[in-house]
Amino acid sequence: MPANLTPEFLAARERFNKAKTDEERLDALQEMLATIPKHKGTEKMQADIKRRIAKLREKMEQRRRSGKGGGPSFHVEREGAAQVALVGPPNSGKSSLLSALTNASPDVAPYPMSTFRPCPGMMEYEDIQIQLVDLPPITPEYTEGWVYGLVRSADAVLLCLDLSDEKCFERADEVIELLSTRHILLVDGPSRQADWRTVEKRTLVVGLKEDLAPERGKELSQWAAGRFPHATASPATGQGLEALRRAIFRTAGVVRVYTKKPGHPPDMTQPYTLREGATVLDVVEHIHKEFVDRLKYVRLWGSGRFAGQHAPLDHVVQDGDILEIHIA
Ligand SMILES: Nc1nc2c(ncn2[C@@H]2O[C@H](COP(=O)(O)OP(=O)(O)OP(=O)(O)O)[C@@H](O)[C@H]2O)c(=O)[nH]1
Ligand SMILES: [Mg+2]
Repeated sequence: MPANLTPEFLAARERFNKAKTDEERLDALQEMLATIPKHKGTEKMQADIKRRIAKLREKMEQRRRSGKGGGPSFHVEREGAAQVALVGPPNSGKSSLLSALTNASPDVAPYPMSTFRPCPGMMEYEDIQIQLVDLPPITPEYTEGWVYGLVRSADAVLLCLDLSDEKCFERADEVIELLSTRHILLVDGPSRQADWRTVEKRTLVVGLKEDLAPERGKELSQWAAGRFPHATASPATGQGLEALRRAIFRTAGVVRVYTKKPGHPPDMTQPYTLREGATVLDVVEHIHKEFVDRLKYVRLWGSGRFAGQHAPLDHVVQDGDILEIHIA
């Protein structure tokens, strides 16, 4: 067994071993695949995890088709730089927001519980795309387990509130509480596996339908102060949507890095996208695994202080950094 398995991977494997349902098993396997160190020594394990995921998905799909046990279960393939889950009480405007920010056309209805399956859409932000996933509401009455499964595997969360509902903050607290009983904690910090069963998800609170209750924006600031970053918007009027795109990008925890060839200007057309906290070495590995063994040095422009100097391999890259990779 390779010696360099990370604590995150070990926690996910522990979760897999203790899982009682296929949904939990699938969730843990996906986390294992996401956190396993990617190098030659783990290739067999990676293949094994992928095989198990495929088998499990097939089994779950068959069960769904045959209508037996557990009800429907859904999985949304991750696309783009990050996957962000739209979470909130019924009728808060989640589907309207997806429709306003992406090319998707989910069902929007003037009554609660109109969404009953996930709907992904791609949101453009400058030179990248972020996947938003609209979900059924989270309510104390009933929310199917797979909804929590999707929130758990997303990179970040948008907690959507209806500002025209005077009880919107109570309802938001209820959603936060329901998620926490499922060991999903909404936080103002990087998304991470906190222990073997608890995940923390970076969260942006979005006050929607601002056009109906512009005065409630202040209450939102007070309610969210010290807990979450927040924004307001109206999918119906388009108000606030551009600022919201930027806020969603920040919440998604993505950094873009660009590369240049020695003696050439940087290629600013196609960034590589990595998770926040990624190091220079992670970028090199992301671009080409083989480069790691052949790496001589990396010159960096950006990070607030580099202008082409050699960068330490453990230097954490920032959004917009430019790397010139020198290999043997
Ligand atoms: N005035 C106004 N109405 C809005 C806005 N956004 C959504 N609505 C209305 O609010 C109602 C609910 O919107 P949805 O987008 O279906 O809400 P949802 O959160 O997806 O609802 P569920 O899927 O049932 O949880 C619809 O009648 C929308 O037209 C907005 O910005 N302003
Ligand atoms: Mg909806």
